[in-house]
Amino acid sequence: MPPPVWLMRQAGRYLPEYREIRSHAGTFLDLCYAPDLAIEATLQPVRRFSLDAAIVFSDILLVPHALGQEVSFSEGKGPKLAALKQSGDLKGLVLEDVATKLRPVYEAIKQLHRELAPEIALIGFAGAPWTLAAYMIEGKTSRHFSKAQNWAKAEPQSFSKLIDVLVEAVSGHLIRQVEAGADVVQIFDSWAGVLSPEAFERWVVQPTRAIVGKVKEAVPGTPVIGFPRGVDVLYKDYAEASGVDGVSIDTQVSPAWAAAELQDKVCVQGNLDPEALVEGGKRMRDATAQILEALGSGPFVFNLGHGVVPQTPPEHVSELLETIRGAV
Ligand code: 1CP
Repeated sequence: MPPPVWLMRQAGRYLPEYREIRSHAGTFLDLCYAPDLAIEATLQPVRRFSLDAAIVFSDILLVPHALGQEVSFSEGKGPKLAALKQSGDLKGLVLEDVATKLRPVYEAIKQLHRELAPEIALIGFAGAPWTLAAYMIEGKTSRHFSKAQNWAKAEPQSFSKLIDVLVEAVSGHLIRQVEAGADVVQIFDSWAGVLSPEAFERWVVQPTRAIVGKVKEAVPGTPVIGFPRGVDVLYKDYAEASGVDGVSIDTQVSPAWAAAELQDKVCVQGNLDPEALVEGGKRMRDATAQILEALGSGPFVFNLGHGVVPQTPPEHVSELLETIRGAV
């Protein structure tokens, strides 16, 4: 049996039909908050390719936005936030508003749950507290997120308060997505890899464990996938200690290592290089075969090691699916 397959960022700019709705939607946030458009963006890749899962079209930065932080997305430059500069700024974050502000996401999920064929899994998601805190303090993307790292080091007590607020906001958001009809949730910790092992344990593993506990208490049996991108051998600690059921591995993890060290603890998801999908052909087929060879006999979901990039030719996604399903 071929493994189930979906792709991180399977919706988005590489699809002409996405660029079409994006051009009429107003801002990127307008698109995320309009259930009809978010539903359409979610379904576009599922209609075009025979994927095994749909991931609701949204963004991790909706949670900081719903907490009351100013967030905007500018063309080509990525996100911009009104950066938190000192502990006093945390007072501006209002947990009580999050559920109401994010209602359009739950509305989209409810309708997607009704519309999707039952064999297609519907995935909800959120950013992990560390990655959200990193954007909230830095105010934009960054290589090392040093402002956030420095805050965590210099003032662990106030940083911990921010993480606690985010644990509450993120677990509530995930629980409401499952209640609305999501079958699985994924927690994106895209910047986990910049932290030291000690900081990783405190700001990634512990908060994730708290979130997983809350989700499973509220909706028992919900599968949770974690993606602590870039953490190398610490993936093993994460698989052992965070409580997640599945771990998404990035392109730097060798599939053979993941099979030996992770697959007896969790379902592994990954990890084709998005650049191999851009190139297609032999490079893509060989890399896919290698991943299937190493991971295909254990609990496994085929995915990329990071999101689909805008330069990806859509035909290569079809070719990838044929390769995966023809190989087994
Ligand atoms: O211009 C556009 O149309 C906006 C581009 C875009 C898209 C398509 C952004 C801005 N977000 C999204 C959608 C999105 N973001 C999804 C949709 C569902 C799908 O996968 O199809 C998901 C799951 C995300 C998650 C997300 N947003 C992450 C985690 C995954 C990752 O890429 O590491 C992160 C870090 C973000 C922040 C963000 N939002 C958008 C951009 C360009 C970024 C990254 C900024 C950076 O480089 O730091």
